[in-house]
Amino acid sequence: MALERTLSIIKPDAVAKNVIGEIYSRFEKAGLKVVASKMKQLSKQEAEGFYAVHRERPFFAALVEFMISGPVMIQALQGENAVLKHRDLMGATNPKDAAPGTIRADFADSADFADSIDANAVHGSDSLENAAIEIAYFFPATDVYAR
Ligand code: RTP
Ligand code: MG
Repeated sequence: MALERTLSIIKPDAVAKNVIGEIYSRFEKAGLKVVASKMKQLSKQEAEGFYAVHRERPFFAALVEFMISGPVMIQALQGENAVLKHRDLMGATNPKDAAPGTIRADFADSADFADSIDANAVHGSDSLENAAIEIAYFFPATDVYAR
């Protein structure tokens, strides 16, 4: 077991649904601690930079538009095997494929947003390496708290 940190984003659809607290509760019940947190309206540049790895993908423009459609809630989570644990809590990328009881199955709005799977409630880093990059993208080291 390894103590890890991962980056989580509650996307505009879930923020609009007023389920920030319910999602935080799932993190806490799973043993993940919030060690940094902020609400933010991303600029187009910030969203494009964050998703730069997807720049050539057909869904990139729609994803960026969705991510700037309202404020997001951004947090760093810390815990044992945080990267994988958080991905398990999130469920599959397409909410239609997400297992019952996962955040995406329970809170995603995807079907309502331009027929895409962009509005899938949450983002989570997919590796420890990307987690470090993504946390640093949004939080200076002094804003992340060892708890
Ligand atoms: P995320 O990065 O948001 O945690 O999601 P993920 O790893 O499960 O999915 P990823 O492949 O990294 O894709 C990033 C986000 O782009 C949107 N997407 N749309 N229309 C499509 O085929 C498609 N594929 C991905 C989703 O919002 C996904 O979360
Ligand atoms: Mg991803």
